[in-house]
Amino acid sequence: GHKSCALWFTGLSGSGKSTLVFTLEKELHLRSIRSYVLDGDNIRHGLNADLGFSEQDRKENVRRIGEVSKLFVDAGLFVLSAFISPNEHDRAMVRGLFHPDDFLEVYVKCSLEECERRDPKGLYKRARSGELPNFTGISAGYDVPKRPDIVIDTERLTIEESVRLLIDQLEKRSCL
Ligand code: GGZ
Repeated sequence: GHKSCALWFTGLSGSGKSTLVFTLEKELHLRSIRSYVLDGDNIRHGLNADLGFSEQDRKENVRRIGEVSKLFVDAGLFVLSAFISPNEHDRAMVRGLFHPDDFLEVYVKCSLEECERRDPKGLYKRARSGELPNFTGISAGYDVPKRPDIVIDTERLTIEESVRLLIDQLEKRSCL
């Protein structure tokens, strides 16, 4: 079997986290690596359906996802977790759950201007109008990661280049 590890993707809404994790998952599958994606769709609608977007709720959201990610790694899988996770301390807490070799923080870097230009779900527009309160980047903060393991600049790299970079890093760290 292969080594299991957790990849934690953090970045603004619209930065490209989901596209990146699902493309990486496909690539890992081709290499016979068993992996699983945690994202808003399978977590916020189920386990965390009781949580919203206040500071406290986001903290609890990230805490629970960290614990679930750890269970996946214990079970021998690769887990790809894609959440805004805006708070530096909360992300550090998640990192602390893992053996240092088993956890990689990936900063999905994209300017607010570009995220707002993309606005795939029209959420930034609704946030600007005041219809969506506590929106990350508009009316709620985002702590830019200080020491991420990997930075993926989605304004400069294609999805293929980004996945290549991630695979290279995983190989370098003997995760693959
Ligand atoms: C940020 C929000 C908000 C607010 C709803 N702020 O681009 P999306 O739609 O698909 O992904 C965003 C998702 C963020 O949930 P996370 O669990 O990743 O957030 S956190 O880690 O901060 O707990 C966005 C949508 O939910 N969304 N309201 N106010 N994003």
